[in-house]
Amino acid sequence: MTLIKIPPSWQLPESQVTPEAVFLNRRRFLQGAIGLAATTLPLTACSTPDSTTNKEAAYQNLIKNPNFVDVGRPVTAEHLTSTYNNFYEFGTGKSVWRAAQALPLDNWKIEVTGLVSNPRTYDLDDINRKFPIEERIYRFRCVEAWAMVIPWVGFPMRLLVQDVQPTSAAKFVRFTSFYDPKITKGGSLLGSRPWPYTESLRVEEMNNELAFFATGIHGKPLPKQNGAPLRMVIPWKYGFKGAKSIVKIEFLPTQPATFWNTINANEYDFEANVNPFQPHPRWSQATERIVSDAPSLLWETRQTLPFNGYAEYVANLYT
Ligand SMILES: Nc1nc2c(c(=O)[nH]1)N[C@H]1C(S)=C(S)[C@@H](COP(=O)(O)O)O[C@H]1N2
Ligand SMILES: [Mo]
Repeated sequence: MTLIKIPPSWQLPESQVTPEAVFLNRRRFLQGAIGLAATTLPLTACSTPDSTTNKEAAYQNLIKNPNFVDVGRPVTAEHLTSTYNNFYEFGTGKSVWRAAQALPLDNWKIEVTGLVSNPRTYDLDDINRKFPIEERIYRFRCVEAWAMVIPWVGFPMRLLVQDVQPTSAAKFVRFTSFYDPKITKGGSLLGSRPWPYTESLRVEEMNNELAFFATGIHGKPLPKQNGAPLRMVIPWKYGFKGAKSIVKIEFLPTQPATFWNTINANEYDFEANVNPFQPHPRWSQATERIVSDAPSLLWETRQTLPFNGYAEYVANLYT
């Protein structure tokens, strides 16, 4: 039994010096003490740590992927990422976070089907056990021209692709969000829409290094309004391509219909790569506004970058 050294807060990188970090370090110390006591128990009393413990340990020793620690802009504050959202199942405004608390996470299942050798239905324990989590700081760009910088926690999509083994006939993947009109009551506010929310990628896009499933944000599990328990993060595409609260993933031979593309293909093209030179029919995409505490009219304006700054990773997918 080795005692875990608890670094004093002045040794932590600045980004970790938060009230939560203080809380987590105290917990780590307590668990160390409990671990010590457990060594005095007979061996039969020891069980393998359950996945909840695994998950807590993973967050306490969160691996920060060194390739994605700096995007040349400050990380957006947690009180902004958690209160300025799009989640139309729960309402049309940006303040849907309160209504989104109705999302039921208990007994969540993610069904992976279609053209795969190894179809699977994962529960959250399976996800936590199978896919080691890491932190990646990505730029985030909504088609509405607002932008953030978000410290996601999760795992690369290609790990799941490897687990289910698509057949050579699989060309597209459809992702479906949770929908139950008794719960996702905001859905009907938009009038008749092609619910549930779906999005799609080509299999090669899903296998790109950047394509990510987020299960956390700001060093903690995802809040419901950000798409708990698992959402897509495709940083080189507009935000609407990142479906939240995924319940189903299907590997398909042809391009499926998707939510926004069905509503208006002219405004929401299937590919939806961030592109400063391709204006939205109703506004320019040449610049973007950085979400901040200031009134939105005063938000800082920056140039939009092709592929949202990720051309070196993804441009080869579109030649
Ligand atoms: N299921 C679902 N997923 C969704 C949406 C939605 O309304 N429903 N909105 C999309 C849009 S337009 C954006 S910009 C992002 C917003 O993610 P955030 O609220 O975590 O910033 O989620 C995307 N995923
Ligand atoms: Mo968006």
